[in-house]
Amino acid sequence: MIQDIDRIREDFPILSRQLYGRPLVYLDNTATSETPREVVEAVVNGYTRTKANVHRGVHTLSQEATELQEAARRKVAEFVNASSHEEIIFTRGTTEALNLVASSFGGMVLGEGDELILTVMEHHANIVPWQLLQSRIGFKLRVVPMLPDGSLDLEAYRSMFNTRTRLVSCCHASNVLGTVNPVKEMIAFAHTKGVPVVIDGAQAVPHIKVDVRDLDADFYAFSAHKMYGPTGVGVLYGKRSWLEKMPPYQGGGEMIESVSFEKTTFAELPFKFEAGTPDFIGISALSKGIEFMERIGIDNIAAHEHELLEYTTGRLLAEVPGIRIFGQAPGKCAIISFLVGHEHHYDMGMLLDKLGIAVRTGHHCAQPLMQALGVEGVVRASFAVYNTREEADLFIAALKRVAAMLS
Ligand code: C6P
Repeated sequence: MIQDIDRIREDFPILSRQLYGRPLVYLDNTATSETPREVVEAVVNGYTRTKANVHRGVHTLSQEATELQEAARRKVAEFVNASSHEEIIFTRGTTEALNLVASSFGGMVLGEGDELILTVMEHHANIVPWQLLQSRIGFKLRVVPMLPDGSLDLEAYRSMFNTRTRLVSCCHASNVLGTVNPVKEMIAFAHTKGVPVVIDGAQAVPHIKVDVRDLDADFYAFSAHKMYGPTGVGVLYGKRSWLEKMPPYQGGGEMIESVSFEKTTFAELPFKFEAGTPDFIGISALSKGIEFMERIGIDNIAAHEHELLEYTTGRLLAEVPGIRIFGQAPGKCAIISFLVGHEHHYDMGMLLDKLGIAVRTGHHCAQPLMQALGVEGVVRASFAVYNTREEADLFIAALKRVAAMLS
């Protein structure tokens, strides 16, 4: 368990901000986590000491910047237990990682009349890239429904496979329900049918130990800014055997071996998929975010967040009349999406903000899930390692006050 939460909080200068004369209670961690000092310092060092373009210069600064970026790649590979750092592609975020897979891999394995399985709880980042491809190719989307507690209907999932199934793409954890999908079993089942699986890990990597080899995931995508890292950086893990066969996603500098007007050949992995100058300073700072998580221990982070989830959920259900919590699957992540009576999610979010509580409201980029839940939007409170029980108390007290004001 986490011993000294005050020490952890001191690492996050933003947490000592006051809003409207009250202490900030930041419960929008699912949208983005806050950033510890060591990550911010890595960014500052990048700009003040080592800024030079990577893989492009013989001079010292360029070599230092390159080494920082490639050390980050090795760090990420080790963090998710990839076989090789060459299976780690840096992107701008989960969104770009999923667009890369859809465009390059999807374009390779999906044909007209084929089928792709998604789930009802996908973020738009794992729906729209496939639809863009669908409009060019004409395959079918099959959507796995959920059970009343917000778990995935695994029987329905298994029954969706047929001779036209070519691919599954599924979130590891839902950004609305908090549901953690049994992706290891889902992948194992898909593989018995010869079907590869893409995992959107944006909401899992900050909270769960992820081992891509143990999961046997074909692709696994996540974002640095949700895991105490900088903005603008994401990761796509892909099995080497697939990455080698896939065509490049974007063309430009660094992804080539040789270029002429007659013929261009492409660079080796991972550079084939990294066209243009990457956010090398952000990438090197991601290393520090991972070190922060490793120092505390992912199991300790998960246990702490789970304790806050149980405590807050119990009190909300007992003390807030008319509250409905969306997603109660066993083992869910520390995300509480809710509505109170007929109050509008937006009004609740605005009033909570005036009391210093930062939560997200709306459809959370999961409109198909909102339709399945029969709502337009929800209020969402989500926890990270630096949140405390006192903050949960402040949130509950504020919500009771807001609910009373609105009714
Ligand atoms: N969800 C949320 O408030 P990017 O924006 O590329 O870093 O991540 C996209 C993304 C993909 N998949 C899942 C499951 C996600 O939760 C997100 C981002 C944020 O829920 C912002 S919409």
